[in-house]
Parts: sequence; C-alpha cells; structure tokens
Amino acid sequence: MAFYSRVSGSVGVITLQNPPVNALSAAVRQGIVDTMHRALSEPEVKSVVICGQNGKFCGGADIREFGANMRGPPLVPMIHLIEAAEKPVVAAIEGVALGGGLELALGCHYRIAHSKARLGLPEVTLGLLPGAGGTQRLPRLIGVPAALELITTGRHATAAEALQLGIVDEVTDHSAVDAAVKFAQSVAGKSLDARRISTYPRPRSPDLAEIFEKAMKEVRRSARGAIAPVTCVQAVHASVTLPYAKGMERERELFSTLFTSGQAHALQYYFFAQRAVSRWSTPSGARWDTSKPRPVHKAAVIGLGTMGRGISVSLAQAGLSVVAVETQEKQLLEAKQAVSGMLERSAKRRGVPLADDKIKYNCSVQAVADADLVIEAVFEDMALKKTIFQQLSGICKPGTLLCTNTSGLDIDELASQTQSPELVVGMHFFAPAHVMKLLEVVYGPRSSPEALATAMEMGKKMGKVSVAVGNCRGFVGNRMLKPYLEQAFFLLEEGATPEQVDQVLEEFGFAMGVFKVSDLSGLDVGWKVRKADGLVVPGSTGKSARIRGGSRYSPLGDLLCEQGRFGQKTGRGWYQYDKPGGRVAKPDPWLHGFLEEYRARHGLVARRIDHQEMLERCLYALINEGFQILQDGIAAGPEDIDVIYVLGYGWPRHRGGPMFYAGLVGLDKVLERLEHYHQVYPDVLGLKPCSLIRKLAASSSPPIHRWREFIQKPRSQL
Ligand code: TC6
Repeated sequence: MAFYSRVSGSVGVITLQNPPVNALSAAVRQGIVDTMHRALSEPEVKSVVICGQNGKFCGGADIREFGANMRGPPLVPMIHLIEAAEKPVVAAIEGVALGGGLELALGCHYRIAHSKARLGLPEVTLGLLPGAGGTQRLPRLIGVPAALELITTGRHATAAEALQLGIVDEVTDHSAVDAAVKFAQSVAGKSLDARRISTYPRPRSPDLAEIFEKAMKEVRRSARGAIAPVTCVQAVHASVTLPYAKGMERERELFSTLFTSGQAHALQYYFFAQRAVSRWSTPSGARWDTSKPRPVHKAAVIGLGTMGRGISVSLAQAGLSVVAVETQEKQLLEAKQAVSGMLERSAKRRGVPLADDKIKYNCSVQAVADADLVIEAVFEDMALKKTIFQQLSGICKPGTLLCTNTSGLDIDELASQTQSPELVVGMHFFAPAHVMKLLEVVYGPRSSPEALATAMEMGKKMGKVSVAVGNCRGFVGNRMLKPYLEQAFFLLEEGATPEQVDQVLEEFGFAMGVFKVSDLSGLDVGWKVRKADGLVVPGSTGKSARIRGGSRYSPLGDLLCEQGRFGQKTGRGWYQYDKPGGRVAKPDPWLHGFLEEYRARHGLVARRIDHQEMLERCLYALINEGFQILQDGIAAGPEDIDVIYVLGYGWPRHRGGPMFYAGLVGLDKVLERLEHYHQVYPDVLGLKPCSLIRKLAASSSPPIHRWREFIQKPRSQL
C-alpha cells in the first residue's frame, strides 16, 4: 500500500509500503492512485513527494504477481496520472529505483537521489521490456545510445552516473526525502510544461540508423537466442519513429508478446531460484535458518596456482585478512605479483579501494595456525590433499574450518585425515575464481551444520551465489557433465563432427559448444581423472577398447591426449588454433581424417545425425543425471541444479536451467525420448531413465515447485 502524510503544511508525501523492496503490487498501485488524488484535491498541498519506506524507493513491478490475473490499477495510467498532475511531483530515490520503480520516477516531474542509490531498467533480465513507458521516456530524456545501453543490458547505474546522464536532477549525501521535500517547496507553483518527459520531442540524430543497427547486432551477438534484448531495441526504435502515444501502443504490443513467452517464465523462475538456494537444507534436516555461521575474520589459502590466486583475491575483497601460502619461494613471489595485479585491476574496474594490504604471503603452512578458515587449493591430487589436511589438523587452532577447493574429490576421505571431521567442507570454486559467481559448497556425511552455514556465508561475503550440495563424485555440476560429454563423444563415433555438435548446442544458447569448452579448459584435465579411475587403457584394440565395466565407452578424448592434443594450450584439440594459446577455433582436417580412420578401425559406419537427435541426446542425458542427483539427495531441489548450470556451465539463462527446461519440454516427452534412446543404445547407462522422472511423469508431471514432494528423503547424513 501507500501511506499519505503532509509535511510542512504544503507538501503531500506518498510513501510506498511493501517490504522488502516496495514492489508495485496491486495494493501499492491502488495506494498511489488514491493518495495522488488526495494530494491533488487538497488545496493546501502545493507539491508532492513520492518515496519508499525503509530507505528503498521501489524495486519495480511485483514479480510475484506476474503469474496471476492482473488486479488493481495498471501501471501506465497510474504514471500518466502523476505526470499530468498540475502540482509538481518529486521522486525521492533512496536505495533502488528499478524497473517499474524507475518508470514511476520518470513520470514524476523531478528526481532527487541519494548518492548510494542505484537506478536501472532490469526488465530485460526477466525476459521483459520496460513496459510502463520506460522505452519511450528514457530515450527522450537521455538520448538513444545511453537509453539503449541501459535498457538492453538491464544494468544498474549509480546515482552519480544517473546525474551525469540527466536521469536525476540532484544527488544528496543526506536524506533524499528531506531534500525532495525542500525541493518540492521551492518549485511549488512553477510551470511544469518543460517537466513532462512524454511531451519531449522524439530523439533525433543523423546517425540513428547506424546506432540501432549496431545495437541490434550487439544484442544478437551477446544474447544468443534471447528475445527480450532484441525486443527492447525494437521498442526504443519506436520512440524515434512514432509520436509518444503511438510509441506507447507499440511498447504495449511488444511487452505483451514477451510477457507470455517461455523465456520470460524461465528468467523469472531463475530470479527466484537464485534467491531460493540461500535457503539451503540437507537430507538430515539441517537448515539455513537453524544453523548459525561462525564468525570468520582471518582466512588462509594454501596453494597459489590459478585457483588459489583467485580465491585470495575474492577473500581480500570481502574484507578478510588473508594468509596466502605457497611453499616454493619463487612461486610465492610470482603469485604475489599476479595477485597484486588482479587486485589492482579489479579495484579499478569496480571503483573500490585496493585490498592489497589485506594479504600476507608466506612460505610456511605454519602461518595458517591462527586462521578461522583455511581453503586448501593445491592440485587435484588426493594424496597431496590428504597430506595437507593431516598437517592442518595438527597446526590449526581448535575450531578452524578446513575447506578444500576441489571439483570432485571425496570430502569424507579428506575429513577422515583430521581430528575434527565435522569442520571439513568442500568449496568448489569455478575459474577464474575471483570472477565466477558460482560456489558449490560440499558437505560430507560428517560436516556439521555450523561448518556448512559458515562456508555458505563465506561464499555470500565473497559475492558468490553459494549452493549447498552433497558429497559424491563430481558433486552436482561435474557429475551431470559426464553423461553429457559422453553423448558428445558417441555422436562423433557415429558420424558427427565437433563443429556440428557445437553448432547445435550454440544454437540452443550455450555460449560455447562442448568441444570448444573442452579445448578451452584442456583435454588433459579429464584425461587425468579417467586415468586415475583406470578407464584409460593405452593401445587397446577391438571391442574392448570401447567398453568399460560393461558399458559403452569412447576413448576418443584419450586418443587425442596421447597425441599431445590438449586443446587451446597446445594449439590443437578438437579444433586447431593458429598457435599454442590461440583462441580462435578452426575446423581441423586432421581431426576429420582421424575420426574417419577411427570409425573404420572399429567397424563403425558414419551416418547423418540430425540436429534434434544431437541436442536431445546431449541434453536429456544431462537432465536424467540431474533427476538422479535429486533422487540421491545430493541437491535439495531443482533450483539448486539450475543455478549451478546457469552460473557455472554456460546453460542459457533464458532457458531457466536444465531442470526447468525439462519441465518446459514436458517430463513425459523427455522420458519418452530417453526410453527411445536407451532402447537404441542399451549399453549406455546415462540414457536409462531414472526412477524419479518416471515417478513424476506418472503423476501427471507436476510443476517444478512441487517436485520436492516426490523425492524420497535419503538416509540422514549430517
Ligand atoms: C518491472 O518492473 C516491470 C515493469 C513493467 C510492467 C508493465 N518483486 O534480491 P534480494 C524480493 S519488472 C517481487 O535478496 P537485495 C526477492 O525475491 C521488475 N519481489 O535483496 C527477495 O525475496 P525473498 C523489475 C521482489 O537487497 C527479497 O525481495 N525489477 C522484487 O540483494 C529481497 O531481494 C527488478 O528486476 C520484485 N520486483 O537486492 C528488480 N525484487 O527474501 C529485482 C526483489 O523472499 N530485484 N524481490 O527471497 C532486485 O534486483 C533485487 O531484489 C534488489 C534488492 C536490487 C531490489
């Protein structure tokens, strides 16, 4: 709702009240309309201020209401009522003015912002466009290039930038409401003719055609397959070609198309999923709201390779004192230089103070003795990690949380090396660790709820989205990657090329196909793991070369590694590059010849595989593993898996994540296709539908928010 008061006798103050972000729910919109009428009808009131409760102006339309039938007064006429008022209306922007919130402010005649406020039109991130006049008013106010950039990226601008762009009229370090009241008094009675943005002339410039062409090209490049950014450009285009009223009609048409689209549903689901993962729970009943994190003031990182450096930067930027340990002096010096450079660049980019003095470097593991939390980030080698955990257990003060940065090793095995296994958790960072937003926090069967809560909290402090996952081979992300990769290899055996498989996945929306990613991260990484698992059998021929443990196996990745083709770093992998370290992937005739020769050697006849089969086999194998993970209790819900895949594995955000996508396609359809492929390839375990998807499909495929009801609680682990 909205609360009305009168200040200094002549200023009507309308305060939006809908915690936590004063979103424009039906009740709030009704409140604004009612209180506006009241302010306009009271003769003593000469001007009006609109502000939000609890230091937040407004977070936009209430996203929770999007699915339901529209109630209450619509936004557009409400904003027109404000703009048409004959008394000056001033927006007092504190905290945030986002989406419909900023559109509301643009309908006001003046805008005063607090210096810490953030303003933006992030509708595009929800699969929408600013459909309350934002696409017509903002270009009229600040010009087409700046408006296009803000609307198509959805980024938040600082108050200083908003002032520079002309979005706000004044910025204050003190109360924006007090400043707005003062300002409102000073403009009472003044003409408002020049203050109604909808009456401003259409933006004109000789290079507009070029600007729109460039913007369209850019959104098509960066938002593969996402329709909202493209539609945003079309809507802004209407602001230069049509008069305001017609432009608003066009905005409404385009908005309606987006509003009911699957992409908007996916992105809105994802918005809530990203927030839901912080409310973690485990099969044993440990929960976010009953487990208290321990205070952490001092952290330590052991091993300053690529990951350790990124983790040190993240910790320092989170304001912690960090001890960074690397036992070889030369490597320590190199790491110190590299970390200083990373901190400097990051401070510049983010406009924050340099955190270099937060890190102390040391050659001895003894230096971590008084840390509250230690993150071991040495090579992915169980024997080495075990030795370090034994050492740490003897060195660290009682109660220190011991974390391992691993992409798939057994947390429990490491915990068993220590005197306090309840204090051991995994922290799976993604490279580059100071940039990537995802953190898988892995609890073992003996990790305490308090340890898990502390690691989750630590991730949040570092600006990550932390997802709690159970302990198993590859945890969630890498475990699901295995059957996906496997299918990609099988497709090559059956006649596809890496280019064809990658093209299908990129058309689906992945930033990079599976083979390009493999070249980027290095083929040797998976090779080492397969070797450790005893899967690599050099020189094996005949049928046995393609079978392991009774299941189909493709040695293609191993054979490439045997040739020294590790991907980008060696200039050759699934593609060729102009030099080692080169970035531009080019089809490699050698590889095509090698595949032909491989097929001939194994009696495989290449066939033409259509796009649908390539996509279904890769994605459905991945999704099937996701259902198995839910069934095993490794992830608490489908949202956890989806957030991991979008943030860590390049799954296109506008498709919500693999589990959401399965629901969108239809669980019975996914099941039917898995059954079909499993019938064709009975020796591929990853294609055998898991019992949870069968159960859900047999129960009329309930919506995704009800899937948890169908997951049998596994045995207590914590
Ligand atoms: C729009 O305006 C369209 C207009 C045209 C229509 C014609 N609605 O992120 P936090 C909830 S579209 C409903 O953890 P922060 C959020 O789910 C909208 N709920 O906090 C969470 O709930 P939980 C355009 C919302 O301080 C709680 O608030 N606007 C909304 O880190 C706290 O959120 C946007 O896209 C909402 N609009 O960040 C802005 N916003 O506690 C979306 C938040 O139950 N919001 N909630 O989990 C944000 O970007 C951030 O929430 C923030 C605050 C920057 C406002």
